[in-house]
Amino acid sequence: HFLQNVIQHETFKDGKATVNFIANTPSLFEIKLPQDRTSKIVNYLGEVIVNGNPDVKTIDKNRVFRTPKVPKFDILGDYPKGTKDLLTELGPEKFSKWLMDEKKIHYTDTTFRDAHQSLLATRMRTYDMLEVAESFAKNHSNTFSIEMWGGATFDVCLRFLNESPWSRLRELRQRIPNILFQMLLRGSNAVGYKAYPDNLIEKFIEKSWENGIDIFRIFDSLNWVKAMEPSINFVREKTGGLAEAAISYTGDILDPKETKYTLKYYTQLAKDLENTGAHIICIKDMAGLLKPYAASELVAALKDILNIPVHLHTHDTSSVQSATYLKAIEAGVDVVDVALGGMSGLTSQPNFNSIVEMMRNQPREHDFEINKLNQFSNYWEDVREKYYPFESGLKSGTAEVYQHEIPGGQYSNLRPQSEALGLGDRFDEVKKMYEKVNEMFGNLIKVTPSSKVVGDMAIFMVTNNLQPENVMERGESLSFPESVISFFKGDLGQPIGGFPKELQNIILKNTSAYTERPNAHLDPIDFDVEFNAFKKKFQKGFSRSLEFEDFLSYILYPRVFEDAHEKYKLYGNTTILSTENFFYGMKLQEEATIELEPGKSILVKLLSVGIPNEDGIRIVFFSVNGENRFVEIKDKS
Ligand code: 3PY
Ligand code: ZN
Repeated sequence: HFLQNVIQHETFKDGKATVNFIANTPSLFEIKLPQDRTSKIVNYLGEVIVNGNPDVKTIDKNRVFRTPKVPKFDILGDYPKGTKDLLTELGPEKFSKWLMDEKKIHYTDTTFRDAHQSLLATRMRTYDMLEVAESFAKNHSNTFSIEMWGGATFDVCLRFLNESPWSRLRELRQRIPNILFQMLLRGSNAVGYKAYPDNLIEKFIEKSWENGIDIFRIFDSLNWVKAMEPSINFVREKTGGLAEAAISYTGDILDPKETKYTLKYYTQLAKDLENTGAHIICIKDMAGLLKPYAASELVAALKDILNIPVHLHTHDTSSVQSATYLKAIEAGVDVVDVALGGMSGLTSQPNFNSIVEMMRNQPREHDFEINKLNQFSNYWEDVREKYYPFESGLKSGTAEVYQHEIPGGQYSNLRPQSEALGLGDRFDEVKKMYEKVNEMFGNLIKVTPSSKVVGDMAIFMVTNNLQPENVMERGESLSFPESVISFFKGDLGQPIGGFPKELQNIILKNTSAYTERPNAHLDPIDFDVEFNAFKKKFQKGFSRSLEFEDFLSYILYPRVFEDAHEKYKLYGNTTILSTENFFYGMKLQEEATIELEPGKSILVKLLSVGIPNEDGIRIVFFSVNGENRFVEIKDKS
């Protein structure tokens, strides 16, 4: 900071500094922490250049990135009308009827949420979405909905990307005013991994709607209707949006040995959800287990008994899920979830572009301009390259999924989680153990957070070289993962058929379990009191006014929010950085144009990185709009 003060001093800049300059200028010794946006962003870049982004574990220094090209669109033209306009015009009930009567197959694009959650451990930054948002909205306004929020994105935005999930929602809404926005809501667990008080779920839904969500895809990780009911009601009472209730699919309805997750089980579940007030039913095939012929049966049966539309979601982990879509479309499904080509396939959704072509010239065709759609696919293919450290490593479809049943959204996270614990070479064992744990736990519906419980237990057992029989024999002396204990206590609700009693006793030791809805145990939040306490704690030294939405982020993820808040104070808004700069810093002599706000950019060039002094401090020199600047960064290596 001293050197910075010298360089920026007028006398020094004018070349008038004499030998007494330092002695006569005490202000040079005043150390100021960076306050302005430019200093903060340069500080961030310096940190990543010296120490790397802590979220990026391996860097391939030779990798060259292509520049993604945004498909052309009419910048000055109006947005063509889309489903969002239709929902505003019709309201949820009539909208749902309209969809039922549509002959064309409709498409939900998951590129902004599930696709990257399932391929890139949810790391896609808002920056890359905003770049193409308006173009997509203007070119493909006939898309049914865009899934762009919820699931793991909320946590990851705050934890790893230094982003506010609320800003992502607002900024995208601004650029895409015409297509329905869809989120994935984990029912009583909101966008977290545990139960929250009902009045928090209510507020969260209300605020999500106000900020731009239209379709709430609500599920419960154990398919417990009682746990989904409050969320369905809140959507109906507090928003003008659509409550889409999900039946999470596991097993195989066509397996003659299946006694638990049968066709009858799913149709009854769907009917119960319709009776609870759902506007749409979703078949949520989170692991991609719904085989084509099973889809024919399930969709036909649901279309037969329901008076609301059916939306199908799957993951292409096995590589046969486009056949599942074909069968489902023939059986009358109303909407299918797809991802743009470059972000599709494997643990993600089937390929939007190819499914559109599969339906070309067929009675249920929905006309999408394929050349344009392909340009979006190319955009994402180029963007995806920049996220290479987060790829799951799966190279081809795998029939293993029918055994381990790992959800697509978990797969891309389980591998790095295993690697971080030194189990990189034992990932095969982790997958096999996941299957065994599922059996031990009584064959569960596995979707967040129940899938995390199974994953945590599998990792615990592989790490400690335990087999199921060891757990049954020596369980009393084992310290089980927190999530596993909590699950057996009933914190995520009650699994179908109940808990396996012997194992439950071993895991809970002397604590008792409950059987009511977990949220019923939680005290409501006093929003006035707690929001004020929140502002008192976090507003000081923060450059923008804290909002109620920030408070919701805090209540859902207190520690994660605190860390994100500290980072924001230090680095400011890093969402304005390109993805290369955010993850990999800058190369020597590289220049980056950074838009601080619309119409106000700075040109930053990396000039040099010094060697560490005796305290391990390196000086990183930049030129910012032609002026020299430097930051002092402690080298942590
Ligand atoms: C999530 O809850 O994040 C999921 O994607 C579940 O499938
Ligand atoms: Zn999914």
